[in-house]
Order: sequence, then structure tokens, then C-alpha cells
Amino acid sequence: METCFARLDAQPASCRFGQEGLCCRICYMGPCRITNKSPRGVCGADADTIVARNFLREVAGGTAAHSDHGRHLVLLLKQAAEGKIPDYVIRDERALRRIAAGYGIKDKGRSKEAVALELADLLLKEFMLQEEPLATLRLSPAKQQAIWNNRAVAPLGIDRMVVESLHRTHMGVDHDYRNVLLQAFRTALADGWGGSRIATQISDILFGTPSPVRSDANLGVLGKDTVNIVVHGHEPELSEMLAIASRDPEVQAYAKQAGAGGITLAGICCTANEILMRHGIPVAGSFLQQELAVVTGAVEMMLVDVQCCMPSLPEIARNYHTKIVSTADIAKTVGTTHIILNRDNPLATAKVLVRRAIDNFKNRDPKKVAIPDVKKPLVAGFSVDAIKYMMGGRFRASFRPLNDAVIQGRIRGIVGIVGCNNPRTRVDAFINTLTRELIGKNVLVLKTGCAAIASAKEGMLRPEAALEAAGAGLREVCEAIGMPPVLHMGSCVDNSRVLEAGTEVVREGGLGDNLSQIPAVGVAPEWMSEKAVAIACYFVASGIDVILGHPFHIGGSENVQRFLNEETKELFNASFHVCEDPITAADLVINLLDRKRERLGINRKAERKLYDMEDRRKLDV
Ligand code: XCC
Ligand code: SF4
Repeated sequence: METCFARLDAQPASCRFGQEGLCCRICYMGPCRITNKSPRGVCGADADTIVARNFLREVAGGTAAHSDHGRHLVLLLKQAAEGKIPDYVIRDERALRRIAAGYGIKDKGRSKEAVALELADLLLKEFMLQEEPLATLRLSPAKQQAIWNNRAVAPLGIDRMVVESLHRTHMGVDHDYRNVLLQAFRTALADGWGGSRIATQISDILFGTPSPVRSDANLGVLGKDTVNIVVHGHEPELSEMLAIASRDPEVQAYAKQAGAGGITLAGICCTANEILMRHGIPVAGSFLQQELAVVTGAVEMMLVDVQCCMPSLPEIARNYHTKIVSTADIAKTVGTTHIILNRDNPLATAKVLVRRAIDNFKNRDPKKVAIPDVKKPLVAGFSVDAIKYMMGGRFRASFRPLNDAVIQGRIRGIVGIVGCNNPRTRVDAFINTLTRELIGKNVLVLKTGCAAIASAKEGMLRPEAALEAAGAGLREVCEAIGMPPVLHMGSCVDNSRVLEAGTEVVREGGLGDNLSQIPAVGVAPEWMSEKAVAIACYFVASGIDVILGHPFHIGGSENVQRFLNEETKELFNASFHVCEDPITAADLVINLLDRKRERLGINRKAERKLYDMEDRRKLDV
């Protein structure tokens, strides 16, 4: 079977110009390539301009993807509040009122629908603002907002930022690489604090704020004798309906009639993360397992919506009985069955889909079935709200115990390990080695996206992982609270939860007054998508250092590299670092965390040492 791994082998060696960002095909005088002999394109653009422009276009692409997802959800909230689609209701009224209050919306004495409608209108405007900065920025610490204002990177409307980025990178417009790159940060901020934050907030309101939930991960979650339906992509709109439809007694009975032992709904990529976080629906795998799920021969139907869905799926499915169904009107692939959700009656569409999968069960060829016997239990569902609750209980929910643990050195710092897999590196290896190294050194690890799935498959999302692998300090905290040392915070848009958690840490006090002062670092070890580029940029612009497992396509411009890796320190107190192996990356993380601790005056070595790995062993003896 030809999968992405084989296709990578078949690819010719990567073009150096593409790899270094030196190929410009923005106009038809080109494409132009920059070499020693031809240091400028036909229009006169030099390496700095070309590299910076290509980079900004990547950020705009990533921002557009996250934000368009956010927009779809706002529109859904609006329709739900207007009572136009009865299947979607405001499932988490508490979240609605809390989030609305964050934007200054009055909620006393008003129905949840009225509050939701006002919130939806406000958030829709976030996409359109022409002259004012985003309202979502006000959810960040005040000092943070001041930094963005001083640097002139506070974004206006999200759509406007993306359009402006495309305009500025059109032939003959913005040629100063610094100016272009500042726009990259500004656009990325419109993603993290804008589009992504909105997506997370609305998903919580409509589908429920996640709280700790048990499940399993890896291809072994597929059932040998159940109808297997796999949802893949990013938007939770349909998968939420499938979660309900697959539990429906009539549908269940229909599956029994077809000779199946039941229905297994499982997920791939971030759709998996969305329904795992809220329903405990198992994860079949991460990005690089989408084709492999089909190759098990045991999948009756795979539903794909948007982002990270490989166009090869129908081709692979042709060798099996698997039906690939595309469900988003903006995303079609040749060879899939295209079924769009009926907005008037989405649950009915979901039921039809499940029934079709059941009908397909009889076509499964037992000779072709090979489900790997691998799965690991996990606990996910760590929204910021859930973490607060775990730390302080229902009436005193707060981050105080976390801040105290960081101040005392039991927790050395907080690291977000996020992002994709990439067939160019060994799958999950960097992510998992780094995670182990860090929790062994008392670093609390927050995870999203496919990096979270990697940890799930390693068994690191179980509370017991604290006993097995965490340093003494972190272990103590995890045991007291009953949480794993690695917290699954959700999908890629839920990186906004990481920003939210950082903001809570600042609000709680004792660890600085903006995000750049907290001992926190972001790492994207095996990233591949434009969304990851945008995420990395909004982390840095929010004052959080980012370590990449492999570099951006910017090698062709020393100036661009210097700007991103050094000059950003002066602008945002954070920058990019590239580390191609996990042990060096772990050392760098520790180094960065300790520097922050030093500056806060909490790096009391003697106390901290007590909690380090070596001492843990001594303590155990
Ligand atoms: Fe896609 Fe979100 Fe990357 Fe996974 S981690 S491969 S973007 S699914 Ni975001
Ligand atoms: Fe070449 Fe300039 Fe056109 Fe780019 S914009 S393709 S460098 S002429």
C-alpha cells in the first residue's frame, strides 16, 4: 500500500530554493530564484524580501484555517441562539455566561439565548473590525496588551489581517523584511487570541467545557466485530452529531441486525481531540495514521471535514470496502462521497451516515482485516476551567496551588508541546523523548493536537505516568491532585487554552505581570502545517519562547533568521530556537525556564535540587 512514507521516499530531493524560502512565484515575471549570480528577482526583490514574504504567506494561511473554523462556529452559535437549528443547543450555560462577562456583556436577568446572540454578534465583528483592535486581546494581561500596542502589532479584524497580509505580499508592495515580519506576528496574534480563541470558546459553549475524562488511544481502539466509523479533520460540528447518533438505540439495533457487535466511533487528528475531550470517544490515531486506519481493513466509513486530511485517502480506500465521505462544503476530494450536513436537521444527516456505515459492514473482507493490537488508556479533558477546579475545588477554583508549586520549585516550569507529525522525522520519537525528559525534570507538560495523541499512545496521559516518570516535585503535585504529568488540553485551535492558562498564572500573581515572565516555553517538535507556523508566531509574540524541531523555510536570508531568532527578544521578550534532537531541546527548555526563574528570584537551587531526578532516586531509597 502506498502511504505518505512511500511517497516521501519517491519524492525527488527537496529543491534548495524552496527549502530556503528563496523561490518567488508571486508574479509572472518569475518564478525567480535567488543565487549568488542572481541576487535579485526580475522586479529587484532580494533574498530578505522574498523569504519574508513567503513566510508571511504561510502565517496568513495558518491564521485563515484556524479562523475560518472559528467563524463557522460563531455562525453556528448565532443560529442556535436564534433557535434555527434545534439539534444544536447551548449545552454549557455557565461557560456562556462566564465568556460573555469576559467581553463585558450584561447577563443578569437575560435568557441564555439573548446573551448568546449578543456574544455571537460581538465575535462576528471580530472578523470584520476595520479600525479597532480585536476585543479578544483584552482577555490577555494588561501589560501584554501594552507590549503589542507599543510594537504596533495589535491586530485589527481577523479577515482584515489576512487580506492585508496577502496585499502586502503582492508583487511590488511591502519590501522591508522587518515590516513584513511584524505583519506576520500581527496576523498570528489575530489567530491565537482571535480566531482560535473564538473557536475554543464557542465549542465550549455549544458542546460543553471539557473536564477530565477516560478513554483509549491508538489503532487498537477499532473493534474487530463492531462497525467502525472514523471521524477525521478539525471541526466538531458533525462529529458532535455522530457521537449522539451512534448511541441512538434504534441505530444500535440496526447495527446488531447487520451482525455487528455494536458501533465504534473513533477519531483521527483534531476532530478526535474535540470529541475525546468532551465525550471520551477514543482516538484511533494522529495525522500520520489516517491512511493506516484505512489499511486495517476494518473501517466502514471515514468522514473527513477540513485540514490535515490527505487527498490520498480515497485511493487507499479503493483496496478496501471503506467509504470515504467528505462533509464540508469547502473541502472536496476526488473519489470521496460528498455529503453535506443538513443544517435544518443535522442529527438526521448523522443518523443516515451511521446507517450507511452499518450497511457497509457486510462488505468487510475478513482476510484483509489487520487491527494492530495496540492501545493505551488515557485521561484527557484539561480545559483551564477543569484545571482550576482540580487545583482548588468547586468553591475555591484557582491556579494558586499551581503558582505556589512553581514558586517553591516543585514544578520547575510549564511547557506546551504541540503540533503535528511529519514523515521526515521518526513518528512521535522527538515528541515522546522530550516529554519524558521534561517531566523527569519536574516540568509540567501541556499538550494539544497530534503531539497530545503521541503522548496518549505512549501511556503518558495516565495519572500513573507521574509515578513512573515524573521528578519528585512534579510527582508530589500530580499525586496530591490526581492528575497526569502531561495534560491534554485539546485540539490545535485549543492552543488558545495554553494562552488562557498563562494568563491565569499571571492573574494569580507571584510569577510576573506578563506572559514573558512566567517560566514557560512552547515546543513544536515534528510540525508540518502552516497552522503550526502561525501558532509558533503567536506564542513568540505573546512572550513565550518557541523551540522548533526543524527550521522554517527561511535559511536563504540571514536577516530574516536574525530577526526571528534574536531581534524578537527585544520586541516580545521571546524568540525562536531550532533544536533538531530531543535531548538538546530538553536542555534548552530547562535553560530557558531557569533563566526566567532567575529573573523572578525564585531559582533557589538548593530547594529545587531536592526535586530533581537524581535526588528522587535517593529519596526512593
Ligand atoms: Fe494537523 Fe490538528 Fe498538525 Fe495534527 S497537529 S497534523 S495541524 S491535526 Ni495541529
Ligand atoms: Fe520575481 Fe519579483 Fe515576480 Fe517574485 S515578485 S516572481 S521576485 S519578479
